[in-house]
Amino acid sequence: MVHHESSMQKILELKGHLERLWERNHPYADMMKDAGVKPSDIKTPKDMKLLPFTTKQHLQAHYPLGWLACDKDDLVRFHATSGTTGNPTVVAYTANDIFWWRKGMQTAFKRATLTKGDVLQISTGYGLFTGSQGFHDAAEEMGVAVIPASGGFTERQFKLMRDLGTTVFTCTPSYAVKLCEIWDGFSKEERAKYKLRLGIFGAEAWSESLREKIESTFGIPAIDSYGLSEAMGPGVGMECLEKNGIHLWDEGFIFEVIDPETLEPVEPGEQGELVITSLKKEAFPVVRYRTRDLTSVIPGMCKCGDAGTRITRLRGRSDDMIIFHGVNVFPTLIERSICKVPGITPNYQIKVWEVDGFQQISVTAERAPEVAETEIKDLEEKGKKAIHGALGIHVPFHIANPGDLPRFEGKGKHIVRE
Ligand code: DLL
Repeated sequence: MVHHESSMQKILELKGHLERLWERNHPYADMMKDAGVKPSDIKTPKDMKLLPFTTKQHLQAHYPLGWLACDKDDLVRFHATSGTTGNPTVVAYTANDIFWWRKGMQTAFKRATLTKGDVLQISTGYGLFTGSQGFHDAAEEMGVAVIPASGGFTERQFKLMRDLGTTVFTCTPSYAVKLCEIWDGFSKEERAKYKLRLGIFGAEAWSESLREKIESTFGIPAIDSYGLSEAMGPGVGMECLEKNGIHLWDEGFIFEVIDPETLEPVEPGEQGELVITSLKKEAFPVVRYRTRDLTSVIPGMCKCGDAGTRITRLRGRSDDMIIFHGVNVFPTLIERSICKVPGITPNYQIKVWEVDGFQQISVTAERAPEVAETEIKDLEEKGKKAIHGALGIHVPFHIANPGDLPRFEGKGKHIVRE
């Protein structure tokens, strides 16, 4: 994944980190003891395999601050993930953690060509979500002018973009769908008043077809940004303008991709679950954290000249995978196939229910406003065919009327379980 010398240096860094956890009787030190491994056993990258995995359940079991690896007085910030059930996952930062987060995020921004003179509109929700503040701090320090627009108030988003000369905007891909709808209604003269040059989208999985849709609507490149609160927030990875996969922040983490069944590392190019070990974090370190995000390492150097770790765009979380007629179905796969059909919009919903322990699904997507009602049957056939072409299975597919399905300001909820 990374060449040997830098791997060895990272292992030394990790060892120091584990020693600190060991001395503090951190819950992870207990997990190491249970696994019969001590910090001194970790001598080469191969020894990583000895270390137990950390899961979201481990972090939740120590809610709110049992996972802390520093004095509480050294904390300067909290964030949290919403958590659909039970306790949210609280993450905490020391001043050093914030420093390194900014550094990671700035590495990502440089790949994305952000620079002084840019105006960055942050159209994700401010609050406990790591996304907005993470982008904000790093951009501001680089001399980029930040508009902390937050999510929603869509008409105001465009007013700010136009009047303040936004060059780059960031939001979730789901919210970008809504922004596309508004932009579609603008005249040529209106569009000419904007200075947009780049869109950065992340915090959830999105398909290549949606990328094409956003790019063709706004006439700008749309790139993917990856991160998770448990690792720090955004800045874990970012595409460069070659759009050849996500460049990961190697300085801050050790990345592995494992087979989620056997838990063994997979070869570069093979699909598996991304596992992250933090090297810089003081307050909330994670060792071999199982992200549940499915990806693969891309071998070789990117066209941009960067030889660091690069992964394929995430097709989705293993938690969101539906098994239908024996086929693994991810919302992004559905999105990719239906978005390709002219007249079908990226506003879609997947209903999931169970019959005799087997998952069943049906997909509904909105037709574009210009599609006549008489064309609905034909469009349903085309949608079905597109899904069959991509997945090899027949999925019930229905067309909804424009505006019938929910729009999202943050992460989309495309799966509805009945
Ligand atoms: O979503 C951090 C973030 C904010 C990333 C803004 C990028 C931009 P969480 O709310 O903790 O953190 O959610 C993390 O979201 O494990 C993935 O499952 C998913 N995710 C994040 N980025 C992407 C992406 C932020 N680019 C979880 N592609 C992660 C696919 C993503 N999934």
